[in-house]
Amino acid sequence: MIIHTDRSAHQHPVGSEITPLSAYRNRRQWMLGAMALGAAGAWSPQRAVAQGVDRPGRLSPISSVPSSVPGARTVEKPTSYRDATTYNNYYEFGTDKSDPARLADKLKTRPWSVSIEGLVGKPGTYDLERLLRLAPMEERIYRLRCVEGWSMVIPWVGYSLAALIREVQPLGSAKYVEFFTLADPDTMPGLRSNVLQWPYVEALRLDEANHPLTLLAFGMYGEMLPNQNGAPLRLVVPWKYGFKSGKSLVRIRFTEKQPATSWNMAAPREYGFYSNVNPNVPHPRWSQATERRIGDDGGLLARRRKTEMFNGYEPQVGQLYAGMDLRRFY
Ligand SMILES: Nc1nc2c(c(=O)[nH]1)N[C@H]1C(S)=C(S)[C@@H](COP(=O)(O)O)O[C@H]1N2
Ligand SMILES: [Mo]
Repeated sequence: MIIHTDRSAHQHPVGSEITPLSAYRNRRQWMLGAMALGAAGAWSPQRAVAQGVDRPGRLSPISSVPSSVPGARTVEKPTSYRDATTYNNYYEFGTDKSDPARLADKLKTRPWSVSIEGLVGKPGTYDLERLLRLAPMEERIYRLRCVEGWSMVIPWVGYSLAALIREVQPLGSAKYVEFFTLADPDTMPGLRSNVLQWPYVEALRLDEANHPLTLLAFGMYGEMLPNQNGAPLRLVVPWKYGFKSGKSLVRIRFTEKQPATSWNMAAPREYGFYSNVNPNVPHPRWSQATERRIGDDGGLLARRRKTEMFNGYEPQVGQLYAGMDLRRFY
C-alpha cells in the first residue's frame, strides 16, 4: 500500500460540492434515457479514459428504489463514473490502480453462485439469479474510504446483507460471517503475486453483518457492477476501511470463532479485524486524520478532508462498539 505524507490543512466539504439527490437522480434518468435510445454506444472504461467520456451504459441497467435505511443516502456529490471504474483496488488483477479496469474484462461472471456454509439452517449453493430476486433492490449513496487515505462517493444498488442472512437461518452458535472472494488463476494475473494469500478473505461479527447499512451490492450508478468493482456481487461496509468490502463473492461461511482475514494475516500490525474508520488511530506508517476525495483537483496542494469517526456513520453504527476500546480493537 502507498505511503502518504501529505500534511496539508484539514478542511470540511464546502456547500457547492453537495448535490441534491434530486439533481443526481435527474442526471441519472437522463443517462438511462440516453442508453435506451442507444446513444451511449459501446461504452467501456478503457474508451472512456481515451475519450474523456464519463457515462455508464455498457452494462445492464438494474432498477432500484431510493433506500429508506437511515444514513444510506449521503447528499455529497457522487464520484464520477469514470473515476469510480478506473481507480480501483482489486489485487487479483494487479496492485496498480489502473490494473483492474484494464484486466478485469476477463472475469467470467455468468454462471455464478455463492456457496453458503457453516453454522446455518439452510446451507447450499445459491445461484446469482436467486440472489438477485431475494429482496428489493435499493440505491444507496455511500462514502467509501480506503485505508490508503482516499475516498469516493458511490451510488450502489443492492439490498441489506441481513436479508440473505435471514434467508439462510444462522444457528444460535454463529457469531461471525466469513466472506471468500473468487480466486481464478486463469483470469486473474494478480494471483501470481504473493502480496496476499488467496482467496481474499474478510469477515464481520454477525451483528455487524446484520446491520442494515451493510450492503450486498449488485450494481452501481444504476447498472450491474462493472467487473473491476466486484461483479457480480460484493459487500459494501461503509463505516469500515474499503478492504473489508470483498469483491466477487463466491462463498459465505458462518462460524463461532473469529476468522482469520487476508489483510490481517499479511500485515497484522497494520490491519486489524475490526478496521473501523477511526481518524484517531494512525496506520503505523501514516496518519488517518485526513483523506483525499478522488476527483478533487489533484496536484501537490490537493485539499484533504478531515476523516470522520466511522466514516461519518457513527450515529448509525456507534452502538455496535459500545464499551470496546477501539484503539485495541483496530
Ligand atoms: N476480492 C477483492 N476485494 C477487494 C479488494 C481486493 O483487492 N480484492 N480490495 C479492497 C479494497 S483495499 C478497497 S479500497 C475496495 C475498493 O473498491 P472499489 O475499487 O470498488 O472502489 O475493494 C476492496 N475489496
Ligand atoms: Mo483499500
